Amino acid sequence: MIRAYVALGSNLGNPVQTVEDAIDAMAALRGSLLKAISSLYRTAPVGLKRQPDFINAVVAIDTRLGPRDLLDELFALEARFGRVRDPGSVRNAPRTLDLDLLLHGDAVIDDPALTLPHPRMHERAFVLAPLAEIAPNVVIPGRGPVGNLLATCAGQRIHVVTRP
Ligand code: PH2
Ligand code: MG
Ligand code: MG
Repeated sequence: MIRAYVALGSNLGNPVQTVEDAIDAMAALRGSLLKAISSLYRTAPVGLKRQPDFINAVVAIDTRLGPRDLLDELFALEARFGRVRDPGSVRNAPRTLDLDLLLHGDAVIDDPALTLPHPRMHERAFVLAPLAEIAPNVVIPGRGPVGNLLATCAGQRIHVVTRP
């Protein structure tokens, strides 16, 4: 089994309910065991600013799936939660559910379909804070320890809304 981390985000509909339901669904992911769940955080939108706050969280899973198979499962879950991937849609637009594969063991992949570690995770408090909560010693390949990276994200507005 390989330890992987997945970020969850939602800012449409009822985001707290969506993220909680998505975490339940992650517990049923094939070939995988859910090992840890962060608090839920309310976070200011990064990128496109004029959109609702997000609810974000991170989960740890142990999985027998390779990175691409796991990514396919995450896309299928997003679709089940009503996300439509429109090729013409704005990047960073509001979404019912976004599941991002952050880390898959110590895999480093630079491929048009999948980049690991997630290419922007090291500069986003909404990813690093929940990740540090469940994996305080994790080191992001090529970037460094999660705690050091989080310290560089001061000023990004996030706060805990629900503890696991
Ligand atoms: N996701 C994005 C872009 N901006 N901002 C916050 N706060 N949370 C997100 O999950 C998020 C974002 C692209 O996926
Ligand atoms: Mg994302
Ligand atoms: Mg995504």
